[in-house]
Amino acid sequence: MPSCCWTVLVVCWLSITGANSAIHPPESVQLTTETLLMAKFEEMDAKLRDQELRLQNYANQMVSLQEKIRRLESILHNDLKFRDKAVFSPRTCQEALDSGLPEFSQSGMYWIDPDGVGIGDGSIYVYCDMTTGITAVGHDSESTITIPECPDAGCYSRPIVYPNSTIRQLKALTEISAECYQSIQVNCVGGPFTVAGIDYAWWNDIEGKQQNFWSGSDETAHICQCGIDGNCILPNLPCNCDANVAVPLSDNGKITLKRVLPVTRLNFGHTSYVGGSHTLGKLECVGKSAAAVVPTSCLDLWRTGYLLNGLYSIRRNQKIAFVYCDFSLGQDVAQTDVGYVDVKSQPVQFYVQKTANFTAPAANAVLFPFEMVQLNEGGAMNELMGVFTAPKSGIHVFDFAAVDLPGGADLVVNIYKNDVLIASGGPVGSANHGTVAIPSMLRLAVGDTIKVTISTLNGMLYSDPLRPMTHFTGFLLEEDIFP
Ligand SMILES: *[C@@H]1O[C@H](CO)[C@@H](O)[C@H](O)[C@H]1NC(C)=O
Ligand SMILES: *[C@@H]1O[C@H](CO)[C@@H](O)[C@H](O)[C@H]1NC(C)=O
Ligand SMILES: [Ca+2]
Repeated sequence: MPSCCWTVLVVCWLSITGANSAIHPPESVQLTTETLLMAKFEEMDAKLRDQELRLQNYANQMVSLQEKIRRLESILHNDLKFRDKAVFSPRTCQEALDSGLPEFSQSGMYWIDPDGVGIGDGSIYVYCDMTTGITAVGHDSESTITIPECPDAGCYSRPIVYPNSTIRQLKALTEISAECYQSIQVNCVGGPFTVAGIDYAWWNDIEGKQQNFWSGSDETAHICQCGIDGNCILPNLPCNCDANVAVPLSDNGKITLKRVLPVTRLNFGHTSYVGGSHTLGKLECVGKSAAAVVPTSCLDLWRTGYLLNGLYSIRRNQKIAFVYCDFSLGQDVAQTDVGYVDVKSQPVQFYVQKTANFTAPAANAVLFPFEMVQLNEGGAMNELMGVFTAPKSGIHVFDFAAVDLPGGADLVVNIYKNDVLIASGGPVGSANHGTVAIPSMLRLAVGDTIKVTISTLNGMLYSDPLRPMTHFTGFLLEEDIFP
């Protein structure tokens, strides 16, 4: 006991004896004083022990604060290191590994930010296996945990807590990874998962939804790995534990449906014999989500790492659409459609003319050649043969216009796609300088051909070099960029 406390005691004793001696007789004074003194002493002693306890608490708090400061310093240090390197904060361990940066060469605990730096939730603390790129998110129930005896469905229920992560970040992680899985082993003596159509055991997924598949990825099934492999202890049952017999059995599996992972709660019941135990692995994710090579949504863009709000081009069916993406909410990305991007992989447009009179040498004769080529970008029009061959698939526009020359048979002009008649036109009767005009718009596949024919033998078209009067134009209006 420190000397200062003794001083306090002596002072107390003096004040007590001094006050009492004036009023009471000496014998009783002696007794009372002693009793009082003892009481006082015990009171002081208790206070002292209380103080010591408080001091110890403060010391503990100090240690924990020091630990927190140390952690914060290391985060800050990492942060500054990233800043030096023009900010690289990986979203997954795979990204960290792929970066090739020396600070990510060793397997260990790392801070990653699956929903994106500067948006959504703060970084989470995970184990990175830097040989495989696996991100492993730990929880509070990784060791083997005993399931007590209890009769009812779900009478034992344990929440699974991922202390260094958030639900949002876990969702983002599974969203951007190629594969995620979580392994589970259940030892049982009796303790069926499902018996006679009643679910006694189940797990809850990331949305809190009840799930009864203990392996694989079939959300609709109640099944264990032995059920998938067809080697359960009773061949007609999907799980060993479902045998519901008083002998130790076990089921283990690997849940691979990443959309519903991770497990957020385990529930067991009907564990009437001696209970059992469960062992749940970390949530493990690997690879990068197979977002299409060409993104089809803002979400795809987000998956591949886009975080800046703005206008983006994405694939929509055969075309390219223009959208506004707002990534402020991470995976809950907002997409606003703006329209389609008019883009062609090559120019396809022509304008050819005949500058000579033409008399059809046969019924349905192809009109050729076109002596004058005003334009033939892309070279799809063979002016000598009079045949257009589509180099790209998509919607094409054609227009044919000419003037009838009297003296021949009735003029009927046709447009043929491949060898199928698409459109016809021509002046009625053997008109003098009657006009024919056939506008058309057609969806063509690569290699489809378009040509103009004259139906009637001796049908005649009028033209001359100074005043060309037979015109054939065409162009690709909308290309199927993704055939
Ligand atoms: C959470 O992070 C702490 C360090 O901050 C670590 O000691 C602990 O093991 C982590 N817990 C899990 C479940 O990963
Ligand atoms: C086309 O035919 C018309 C009418 O017969 C004739 O006047 C004209 O000279 C011809 N043109 C050519 C280029 O032969
Ligand atoms: Ca974030």
